[in-house]
Amino acid sequence: MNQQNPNSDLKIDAIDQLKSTITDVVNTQEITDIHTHLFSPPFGELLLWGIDELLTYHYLIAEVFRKSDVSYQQFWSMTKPQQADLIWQTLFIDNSPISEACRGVITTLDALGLDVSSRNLNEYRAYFSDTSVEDFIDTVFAQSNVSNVVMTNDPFDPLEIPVWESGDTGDKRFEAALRMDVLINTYEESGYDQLKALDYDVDPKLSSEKSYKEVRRFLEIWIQRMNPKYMAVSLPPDFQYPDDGVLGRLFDNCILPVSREFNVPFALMIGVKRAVNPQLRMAGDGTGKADLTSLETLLRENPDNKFLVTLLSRENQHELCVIGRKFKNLMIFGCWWFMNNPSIIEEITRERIELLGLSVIPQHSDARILDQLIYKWKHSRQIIADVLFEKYQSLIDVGWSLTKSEIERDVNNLFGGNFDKFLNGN
Ligand code: RAT
Ligand code: ZN
Repeated sequence: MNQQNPNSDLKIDAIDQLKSTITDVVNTQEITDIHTHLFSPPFGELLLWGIDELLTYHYLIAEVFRKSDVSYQQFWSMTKPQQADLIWQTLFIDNSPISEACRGVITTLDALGLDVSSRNLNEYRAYFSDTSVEDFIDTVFAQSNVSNVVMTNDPFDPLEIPVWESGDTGDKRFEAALRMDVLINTYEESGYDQLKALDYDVDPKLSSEKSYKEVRRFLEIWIQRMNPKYMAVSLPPDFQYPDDGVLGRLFDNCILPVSREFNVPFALMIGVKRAVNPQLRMAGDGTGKADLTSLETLLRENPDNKFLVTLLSRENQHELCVIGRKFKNLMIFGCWWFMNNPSIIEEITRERIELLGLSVIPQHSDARILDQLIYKWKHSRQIIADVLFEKYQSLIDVGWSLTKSEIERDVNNLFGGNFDKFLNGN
């Protein structure tokens, strides 16, 4: 929460005052980052941070192959520091680092007080080896002004399970999201076997009331263990609903009832084509335009369920805003992955605000490496502030006046309030 200051209720009716007020409010408002791939310290090696992790982010791995002659095999046989050296040399020294993922590394190093003009990778490595992870978490949360982050938690991950079972996930700023990709997207190939191995009495086609009950039991146990903010899945562009296969049966008989009963929203991240180029491993996924008729059906037929939705195709974004106007059980969030670039964030944020006003969650970071919270939010805050300025300015131009506390209220809703109200309201 922002401290109210005595000037908060003064009317803002001049444009230069508006600019500085918005910049101030947007930069000082704490953020709840509703989708990341970060982890708290008890998760050990799952918590990524430091310069070598920053440089080997999969967004940069995809870029290095375009500019280097390294073969896939050579690259994957290198150690992480060797991969980081290659990426640094190729994308930062032999070429200027102007892609969004490259620029993010520079923004981050600069914000951490490192001299980016030195271009001295070993100097940056030394900074990180002199810092403890706990101190670094505090530095990053303070620098990015993020109050809490939602992790992405896979109940089948052998590295995660013991931490959840221990009941101690450490730093409370890291909250859970129950990710169900294995269950929903690979039930027949792997989810079924894993549930069986854990003594859930399910059948391979998930086609009996008994199996539904068992999956519900699995979900309930994990909801109790994780206390997740939401349950989530990423889906391909050809996702269909209703569906007479495993996905449809899982949705209708397991996930939607549990989501309703426990008041844990269901987050759908639609539009990813997994492994378009498997040689790139995690960097090899692509995007495709989805048919949003399925989303409309899901929202209409399940009015008592809450859905958080983000889409990976730019071509779907306008349609999604229109759907948002029709269904209050939909909360649109974030500019996901390939959408998380300045030109597209600006376009989507403007489109959303024009069609939905302040009833959206404009951004999440998707940070995989702790340090990235700094740049992802620095870059997004700037764009969100610019869009808000344009919108408030058009009101002031025709005689409307605003107070700083009204702007604080609006920004607070965008950066956390809307999420809280969506989760806690009925
Ligand atoms: O943005 C990313 O880092 C992607 O690899 C995905 O993890 C994506 O955000 C997802 O949550 O599936
Ligand atoms: Zn993600």
